[in-house]
Amino acid sequence: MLGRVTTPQKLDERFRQAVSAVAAPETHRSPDDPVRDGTALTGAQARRLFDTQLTSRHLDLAARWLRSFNEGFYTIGSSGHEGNAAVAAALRPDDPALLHYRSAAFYCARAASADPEKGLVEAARDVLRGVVASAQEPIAGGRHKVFGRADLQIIPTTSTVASHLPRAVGVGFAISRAPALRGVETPWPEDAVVVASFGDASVNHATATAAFNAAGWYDHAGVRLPLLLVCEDNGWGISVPSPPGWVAEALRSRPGIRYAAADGCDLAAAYDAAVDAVSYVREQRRPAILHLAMVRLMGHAGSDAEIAYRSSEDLSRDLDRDPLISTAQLLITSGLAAPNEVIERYDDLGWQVRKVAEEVLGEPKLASAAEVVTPLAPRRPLRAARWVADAASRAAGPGAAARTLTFGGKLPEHAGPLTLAQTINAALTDALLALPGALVYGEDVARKGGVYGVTKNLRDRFGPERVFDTLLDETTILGLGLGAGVSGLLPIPEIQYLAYLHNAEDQLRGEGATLSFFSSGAFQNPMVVRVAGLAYQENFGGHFHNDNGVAVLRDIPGLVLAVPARPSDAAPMLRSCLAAAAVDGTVCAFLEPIALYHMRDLYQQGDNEWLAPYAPPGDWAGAHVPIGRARTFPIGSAEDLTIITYGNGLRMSLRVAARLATEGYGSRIVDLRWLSPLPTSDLVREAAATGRVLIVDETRRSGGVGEGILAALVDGGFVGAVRRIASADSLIPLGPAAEYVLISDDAITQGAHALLAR
Ligand SMILES: Cc1ncc(C[n+]2csc(CCOP(=O)(O)OP(=O)(O)O)c2C)c(N)n1
Repeated sequence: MLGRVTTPQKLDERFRQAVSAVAAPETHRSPDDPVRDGTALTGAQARRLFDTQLTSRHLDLAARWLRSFNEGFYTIGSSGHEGNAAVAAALRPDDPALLHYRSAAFYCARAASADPEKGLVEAARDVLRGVVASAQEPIAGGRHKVFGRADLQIIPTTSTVASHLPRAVGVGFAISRAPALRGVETPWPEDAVVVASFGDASVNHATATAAFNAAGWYDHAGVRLPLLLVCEDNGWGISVPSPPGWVAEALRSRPGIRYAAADGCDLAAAYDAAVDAVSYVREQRRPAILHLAMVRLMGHAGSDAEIAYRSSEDLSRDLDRDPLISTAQLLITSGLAAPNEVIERYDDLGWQVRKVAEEVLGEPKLASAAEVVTPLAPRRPLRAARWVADAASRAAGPGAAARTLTFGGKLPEHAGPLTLAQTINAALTDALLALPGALVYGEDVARKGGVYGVTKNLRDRFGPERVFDTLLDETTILGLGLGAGVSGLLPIPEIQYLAYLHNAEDQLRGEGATLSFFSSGAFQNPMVVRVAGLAYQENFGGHFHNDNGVAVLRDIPGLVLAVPARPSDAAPMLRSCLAAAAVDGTVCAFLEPIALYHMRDLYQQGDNEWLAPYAPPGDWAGAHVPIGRARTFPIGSAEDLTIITYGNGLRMSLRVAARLATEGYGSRIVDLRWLSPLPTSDLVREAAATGRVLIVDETRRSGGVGEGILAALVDGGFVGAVRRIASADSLIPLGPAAEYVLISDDAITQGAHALLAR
């Protein structure tokens, strides 16, 4: 009878006892023959995979050992899941993989197949470096314990269960779409299969259901996604059991996705099922789910006292299904190894893993904040500027004829002053011309050309392969971008309204922003997400079409948040975002103020002062603007008051400033343009120039941009007078009542007078 908790010692003892007790061989098979009747797995393969399974087990034991004297920081293990080695064996080493945190044997098997001599020990070293947070860990550099390595095509995943699945769909989409994009290279071969593994409780997650749905939707629509989804089902999500039969039921019923199940504790059965699933996906280019029954040994993590929620009989049943014992039986009963040889191999690999653990525990850790943050937001503005210049010279030189043709003979720079929407449309056209890997997509962007016409004609100009409508799911829209970005494309997705970003926001936060951080920049997801947002749509909307909350975006480390207000800035800012994405892998949110899309006038009706001529890519001076640099509009003497604002606030502030000028006050209006990172040096300098600052912030008083501006002023040593006009801590109501909660020309005027009276 098993004790009340499965400890490493008990697992070890049980393995030794069980292996010693295996009966003599039934047959003596050759290593080249199937390891048992009816399987494609040969004896030699089984022996190799057994090594990876043993290594995976010893990694768990070593992690617990390291933890026991505070040198290890991660004990979520893979014991009981070692059958996932069979999935690695069924795939090719150049198939991209996004792994469950229990897929250590997969990781080891892939490393071993890439380098049969040293791969296994090196994989052990990688994993243990992760466990001890060594700065020499090859992917996250000590920032997290993840499975990832660029040369093994393993894209690191995060702890947020299932959040990698929309990206996996995106990688499948990119593999499928890349051949249609001339001049684009992806890191994956044309016939690659992308694999993503996950646990059984994760099947219920909204992100997982989004991914299953998107894969099925694309299949139904005739788009071929080479995607293999592997559910490693141990029956538990920490302490919550999956109801018997539920996972099979839920996975089997996904339209468009082929389902197969196998015993993941039986290496040969898992291998056969994996080979079958992989060949279906590779040949048919269609998605499949492989559902592997597994067990969870030694609890959810090192600190998990399973006995609080599992009976000892239940724990014992899992131990009886230990996949290591099962593979040992396979090898012994086929005559490929004697019990003592199996135990010797187990001990031999155990010693090798323990030796590596001792070697890595003394390695240096990340030693400063600077080291930690280095991969988060690499900014190389000079390279970005050069990138824009290269694109510009192509547009002006060899690409000039094609450009004229694409614009239907009417170049936007010759079309007279344009609105914000027209400018963004022209800039997107130039982006699609310059970047063969650029994709513009989202809900209603293609056929309709966007709810506000911003993407009008783009599909006609570039075809449905590059400009396309998606299903109605923001998680999928962003996931496609993450997958396309990591595959070498440059996605420009659209989120139809800011309010609808929120239910998918983790794709930017937990996936987008972390990839570079957890891979030390080895993997990046360049992306420019266009988001239509902010308030002041006359006679339209209510909250969901006038959302003014951007705090979630400003809070994501490394993410660039751009808000173009004036048409003259929109094209250069979009080019800066695209350049940062292409050069530094930056995730950019390009927040377009809806109320300004079709705005023509600034001071009075018919003045057309808000319009601007289009700065074409070849116009170097106006081609791009550096990220994090503001723009100042001096009015009158510009000496009495500084107004710091952005978006709709810019237009209101300019109007107020014009009236103040008639009263004899000069002001300088600072358009931040970038809400993250804030242009701190510009705003502090402009504040100091007058000593009086009015912050005009259309986001909410609590958690809004104004708080960041105030903090920047304080941090920058500003000692003058400051007032803040901000929207109320409210959602936006329908109709004229919106005026009560939003800032207005009047409120700005009052704030300015109060400051000027000091
Ligand atoms: C989105 C999210 N919610 C909660 C958690 C906390 N959590 C970590 S693992 C886990 C259980 C996952 O179970 P399952 O998918 O079955 O994988 P298993 O650990 O059993 O292999 C939970 C709830 C998380 N990591 N991510």
